[in-house]
Amino acid sequence: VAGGAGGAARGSGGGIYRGQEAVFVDGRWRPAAGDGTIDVVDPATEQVIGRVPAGTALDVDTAVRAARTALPGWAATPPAERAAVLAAARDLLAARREEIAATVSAELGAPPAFATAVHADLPTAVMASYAELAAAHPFEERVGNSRVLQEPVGVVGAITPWNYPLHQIVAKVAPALAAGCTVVLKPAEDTPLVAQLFADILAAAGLPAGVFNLVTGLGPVAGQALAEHPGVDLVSFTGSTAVGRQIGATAGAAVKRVALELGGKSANVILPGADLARAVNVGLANVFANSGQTCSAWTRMLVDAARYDEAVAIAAAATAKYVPGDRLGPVVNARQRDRVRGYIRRGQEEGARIVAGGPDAPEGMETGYYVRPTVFADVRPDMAIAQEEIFGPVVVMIRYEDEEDALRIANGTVYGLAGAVWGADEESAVAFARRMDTGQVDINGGRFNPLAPFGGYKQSGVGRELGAHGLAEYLQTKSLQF
Ligand code: TXE
Repeated sequence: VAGGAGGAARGSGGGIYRGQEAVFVDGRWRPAAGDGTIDVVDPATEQVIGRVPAGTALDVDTAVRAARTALPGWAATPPAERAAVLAAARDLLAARREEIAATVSAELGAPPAFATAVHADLPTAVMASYAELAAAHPFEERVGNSRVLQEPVGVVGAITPWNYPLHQIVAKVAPALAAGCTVVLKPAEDTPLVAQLFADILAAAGLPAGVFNLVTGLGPVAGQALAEHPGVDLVSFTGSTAVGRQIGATAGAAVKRVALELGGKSANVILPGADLARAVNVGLANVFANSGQTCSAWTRMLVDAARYDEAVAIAAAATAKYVPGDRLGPVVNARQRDRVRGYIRRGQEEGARIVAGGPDAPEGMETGYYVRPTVFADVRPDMAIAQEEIFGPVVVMIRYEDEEDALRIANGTVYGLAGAVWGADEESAVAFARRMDTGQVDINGGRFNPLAPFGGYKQSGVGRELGAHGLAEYLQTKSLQF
C-alpha cells in the first residue's frame, strides 16, 4: 500500500524509522516537486539520522487537490466504516510501539521510558478514543421538527509542532478522519520521521488514497502555503503564539475555520492545606517531563508565604534527581537550547534567585542540546521568566499572601492553557479552579483523560482538542426543517 519512491531503510538502526525522501500524496510515496531536503538531527548526539524533502507550495497544492478529490467519498463513508479504519490504525500504532518510541527518542531526544509511555502510548490512546467516538457519535439528531446533520468541514490543513510529535498529529488527524474530513499534514521540521511512519500506518489501516496526505517542509514555505491555500477549509495549528496569530489572521481574512493551540504559562497553585511535598514533587515532574517542552506545563509554582521557604528547599533537593542525559533529555535543537539558557540568564538579571540548575551546560555534557533543570525562587509575577513561555526545564516559584493574591497571580498572564490546584480537600481545590481563567486544571494530582477537552483560554488558543469537543471542531451543522 505504501510503496513507491523514496524507499525506507526502516529497522536498520535500532528500530528507528529512517524516513523517506518523498512526500505521501494520494496514497503513495512520491518524489517532491523540488530537490530541497531537511536533515533530521538527534538532539542527544547532534548526528544526522534521516533526511526528508523540504516540500514547497507545489507539493502542498498537489496534496490539497488529492484531499479535495478524496473528500466526497470519505465524507459519504458510513461512520462505522470510518471507525473501523481508525481501530485498525490504533492496532498498528500499538503493534509498532517500540519503533515509534525509538523514532521519537531519536528525533526529539526523549528518554526511552518516556518515549514509550507517553510519545507512543498517548497517541495510541487518542486514536482508540476516536475509533470509539466515530462509531458512537450522533451525526444526525432530531430537534423538534428539524433534523440536524453534522457534516465534515472539508479539507483540513494540519500544522504540528515537534514537542509531542505523534500525539500532536493524532490529536488533529484522528478526529478529522472520524468526522469525515480529509487531511493534508505539515509536521514540524525537527520531527518528521514519526509523521512518515504514521502515514504508513494509515495506509496499512486501509485508509483510501488521498484521505490523508503528508508534506514535510519548512514552516514559512510549506506551512504557510498550506495555511493560505484556498482549497483548505479548516486550518488546525499547534505551535508558537507568533505563528498562530499570523495563521489566525490569514484564516480570518479568508473566512475559514481555524483551530489554534498555542503557548502556555500554567500555574501550579499549592493552597495552604495541601500536601506540600507531593505538590512540589509532582509539580517539578510535570515541568521536567519532556525537558519542559510541554505547552501545558505548570511552569509557575505558587506557594503561600508561610510555607514558601520549605517548598523552595524541597524543590531544590528534588531537582538534583533530574540528571541531564539520564532522566532528563536534551531540548529539541540548538536554537531552543540557546533560547532557554537566555531566559535563565534573564531571570538572574531580573533579580530572581537560582536554587537549582543555571544557564551553563550541564557538567560533562559537551555534546547534545542539554539544559540544566533550573528552579528560580524569589520570582515576582511581573518578571519575564514569570510571564513568557520558556519551553525548557525551568520552574519559577512565586510567593503569595492569601487566596485572592494567588488567584490574581494565577490569572495574571496572557495565557490560559492548563494548571493545577492542590488543596486540603477536593472541594476547596475545585472552588479555586472554577475561578481560574484556563482550559484544563488538575485537582490534587489528576490523571490524563483522552476524552477530556484540551485547549486554551485567552491567548493560549482557539478551539479544543480531544474527545467529543475535539471532534466537533471538524464538523459543521446543517438543519433540515419538516
Ligand atoms: O514553533 P513554530 P517553534 C512555542 C514554544 C517554543 C516556540 C518556538 O514557546 O519555544 O513556540 O517554537 C510551522 N506558517 N511552541 O519555532 O515555528 C512549523 O514548521 C505556517 C509551543 O518550533 O510555531 C511547525 O510545523 N506554519 C507549542 C509549527 O509551525 C509555520 C509547540 C510550529 O512551529 C510557519 C511548539 C508559518 N509562517 C512551540 N512558521 C505548543 N503550543 O505546544 C512555522 N510554522
